[in-house]
Amino acid sequence: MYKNLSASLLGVIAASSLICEAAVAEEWRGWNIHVDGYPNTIAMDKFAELLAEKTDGEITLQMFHHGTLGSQPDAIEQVRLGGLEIGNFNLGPIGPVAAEANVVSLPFIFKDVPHMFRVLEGEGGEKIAEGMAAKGLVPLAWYDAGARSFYNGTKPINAPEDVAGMKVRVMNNDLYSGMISQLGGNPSPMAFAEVYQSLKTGVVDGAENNWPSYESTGHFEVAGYYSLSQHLIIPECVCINADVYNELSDELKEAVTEAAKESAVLQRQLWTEREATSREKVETAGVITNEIADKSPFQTAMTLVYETYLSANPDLRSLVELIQATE
Ligand code: GTR
Repeated sequence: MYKNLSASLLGVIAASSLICEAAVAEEWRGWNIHVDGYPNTIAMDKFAELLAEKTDGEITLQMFHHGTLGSQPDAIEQVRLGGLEIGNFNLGPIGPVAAEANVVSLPFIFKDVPHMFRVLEGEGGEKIAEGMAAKGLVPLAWYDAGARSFYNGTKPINAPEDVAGMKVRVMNNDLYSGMISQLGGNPSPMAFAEVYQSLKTGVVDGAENNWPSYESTGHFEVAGYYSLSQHLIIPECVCINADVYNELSDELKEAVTEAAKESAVLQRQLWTEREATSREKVETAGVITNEIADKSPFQTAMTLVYETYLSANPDLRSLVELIQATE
């Protein structure tokens, strides 16, 4: 009798703990590389807030900013494998993992930022998203990261010859190493967090990034020539681990996606403002900016970069052509 009672008690306890488990909120962890006040940091915090609101607290997200959970390539692996649920990633370091996503890292593929968003919102964006999802990363929304230009500590860059012989930091992606080599420079793939010190101590001569990152990292203090090559326009994503996403109910999927998309509206607006204030700040601090009157020699120099990508991914030629044909 005693034995029976304890068995049924155990049953009750087991059942109630199951009920508790189902009702317990999911707590997610999110990665972001940027500092406080950066558009992406503010937008990811907004995403966390909207997520809790729209899921009635069923899902909460704790954001870890400033790359405290590791470098971007490591964090991408973490989200793919499920060690982290969420990341705000640049598609540059995702390229080596998902060939479809690497298309955005072909230099000069986009005419400008609006062109990039038109592509992402159409068939091109679907193809890129499918390629990423197949590798464990589902993009929920796209963020703006403007255009990347070269900077260094010695001279304005006006032509590929000016890059020749320079050691230039790039993100981890063979396309970027190829790009620098084709301009005659020496590529140096390196984590974002190491760039300031490397510029300062002369480990590298230059790097490339958008206005807000050039400013927020302090790179402008140690590399005072910013040349508007605008050779890369790379989008960013709010990405989620594919298993975590796929296991959500349809209702929760919708709530999570809506929260990410709403955060993207905010991010894009803050981005536009920050591009202007960052430029103003660095120019006031003495940075010498130059427009590049003729970018065609840079574009022509990229032929081999395109050919290498296409010969490794012949099936993605139609995606490249689709982007080029998008108005
Ligand atoms: C920034 C981007 C970061 C990171 C960084 C870099 O513009 O937002 O995610 O990719 O560039 O150069 O490593």
